[in-house]
Amino acid sequence: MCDTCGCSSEAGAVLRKPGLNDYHVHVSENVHGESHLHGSDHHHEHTHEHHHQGKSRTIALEQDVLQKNNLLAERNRGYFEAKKIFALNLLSSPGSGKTSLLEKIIPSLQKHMPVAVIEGDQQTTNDAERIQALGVPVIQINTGSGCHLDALMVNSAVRELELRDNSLLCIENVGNLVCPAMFDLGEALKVVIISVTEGDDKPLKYPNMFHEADLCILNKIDLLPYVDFDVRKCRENAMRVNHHLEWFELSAKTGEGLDVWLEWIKNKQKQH
Ligand SMILES: Nc1nc2c(ncn2[C@@H]2O[C@H](COP(=O)(O)OP(=O)(O)OP(=O)(O)O)[C@@H](O)[C@H]2O)c(=O)[nH]1
Ligand SMILES: [Mg+2]
Repeated sequence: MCDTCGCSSEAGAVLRKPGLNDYHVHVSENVHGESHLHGSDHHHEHTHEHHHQGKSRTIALEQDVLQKNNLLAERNRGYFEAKKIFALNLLSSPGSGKTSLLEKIIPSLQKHMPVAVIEGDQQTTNDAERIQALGVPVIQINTGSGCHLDALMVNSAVRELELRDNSLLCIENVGNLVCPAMFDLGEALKVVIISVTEGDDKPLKYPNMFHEADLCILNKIDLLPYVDFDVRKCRENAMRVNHHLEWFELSAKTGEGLDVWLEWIKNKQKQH
């Protein structure tokens, strides 16, 4: 877990529905098990004892946070399995095309299964508004300073969404190739998306993400003539990190390759 970006020391995520006032707030636990925001200057007005014993203490706290998250993720997973909900966790750096891809696939998928979406961003309901325009249930989670979704946030959002049995739940994580890889949300599968403008070395630079993922989508292949991006090398790099990784190349803009992904989702949902 990143201990410098603030993701583990923020407090508060806001659930929002486009067009409505914020109606539900919950506070994330931080590594101290507290539920309030710590200042970055490390002065605390409260009086509890702090332990500053270096790396071993940090690792212990990280394990604690992740263990709590994993327990809640298993509860989410149990709920999804009981209702036969197929949940996908979509992960990428900012702007790789997560929402664009959802906009493309949801109209086709809706003909086969009920679809709902959880959107994760630090601020704005922009993505939720784009999804709402498709007529599917959607909740926006704003994480504030947090750079990932966690199982508690998803649990809260799921309660508001009233998901239908046998449905597909797409969870668009906060754009970030680092911390979201560590937080199990209870999903069935993780899909990492990279685009051809990001560089073909990304799987090597951010191996945890590619190691955790079940499928890698290379998006924006319509831009390949204009960028220096070696598709074969990128795929090889991804496979070096995770040789079980499935791999699709497509363009949300032109629709090229989307059929293959749609079939993958339908098949995985049936098998689930
Ligand atoms: N040329 C091209 N542009 C694309 C493609 N997919 C997405 N874009 C563009 O890339 C930009 C970012 O797309 P989004 O779908 O918002 O990306 P995102 O991953 O949801 O972004 P965040 O939620 O901010 O992390 C937009 O300007 C899209 O129009 C594609 O396949 N080809
Ligand atoms: Mg988005």
